[in-house]
Amino acid sequence: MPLRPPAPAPQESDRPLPVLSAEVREALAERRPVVALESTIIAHGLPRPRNLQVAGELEDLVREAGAVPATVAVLDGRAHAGLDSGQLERVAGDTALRKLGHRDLAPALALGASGATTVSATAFLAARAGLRVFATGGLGGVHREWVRTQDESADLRLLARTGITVVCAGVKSILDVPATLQRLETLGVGVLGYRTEHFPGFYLSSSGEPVDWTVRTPQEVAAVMRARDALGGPAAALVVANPVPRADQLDPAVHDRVLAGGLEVCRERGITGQAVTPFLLEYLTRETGGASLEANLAAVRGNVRLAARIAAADAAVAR
Ligand code: PSU
Ligand code: MN
Repeated sequence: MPLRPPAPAPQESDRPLPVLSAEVREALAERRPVVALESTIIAHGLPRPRNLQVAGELEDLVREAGAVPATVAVLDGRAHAGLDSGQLERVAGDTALRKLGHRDLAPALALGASGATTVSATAFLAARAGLRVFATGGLGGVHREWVRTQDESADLRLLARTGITVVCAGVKSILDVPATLQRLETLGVGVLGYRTEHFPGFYLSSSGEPVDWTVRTPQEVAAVMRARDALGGPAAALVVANPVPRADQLDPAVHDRVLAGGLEVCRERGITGQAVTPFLLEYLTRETGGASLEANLAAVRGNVRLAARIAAADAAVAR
């Protein structure tokens, strides 16, 4: 029996995945620095309408540091890296936008859906486009109620398989931080403390947990990226853990008290799965009178600036 010939592979050129903005395409072709930015933080992690202002501000910070921003999202079944101002407005303003992890990409593309991308989906699409550096607020990880819920963010497994550098303020402090660090070790994801011997605590400058490696400059991060590339082997992400400045952190006592209340409400109302992280971020913002939001924003701004400097240092060696 003759075998049925395989379907022809779709031409990259007629349907690039993700679709690149002209600015991102040109920068990549000329090996200029580009920084990927995620959109879930905009659509589901920050209150409207401040989120639109923040989305623009983060892109400006990347540009001021001499790099090109590539915000990633899925709109009407097409994945994008690099959004125009209308698309960014849609990500910030459309309340029907879904939250897409890596596993949601295929259904979203096939069914023409629109959604913001989490760390897992953003890292995947950014790496596919050839981007090497990505900035976010805090990674997802192992939730505190893991024994009961088995809730571990898909961010971790995806990062274990994707050769990208993620700049973050650690993992969200709503999580079980020691368990998440253990998972990162098991999964082979490298963790560098940026000018710190301690893993940051997202809203807090330190989670109290030690890190094995400390780097002091963007050039050192770029050197680690080169060494990882030269080693070869299975792809895995490098996490650059950049603490929020101490002056901008949330008061640790307020953090612990309000977070305990938020976790209690989650239990009472049975909030689970994808809803947990947005719920807790919003709860903390409300119950701290906006102080947690300011700490979150300070962390994200610092990460975006550092990511741009790392992308520039990496591009300088690549030339
Ligand atoms: N960083 C922030 N705010 C956020 C997130 C990160 O400062 O909202 C998002 C990221 O998109 C991350 C997601 O991937 O939270 C984790 O969600 P979950 O725990 O459902 O995997
Ligand atoms: Mn989760």
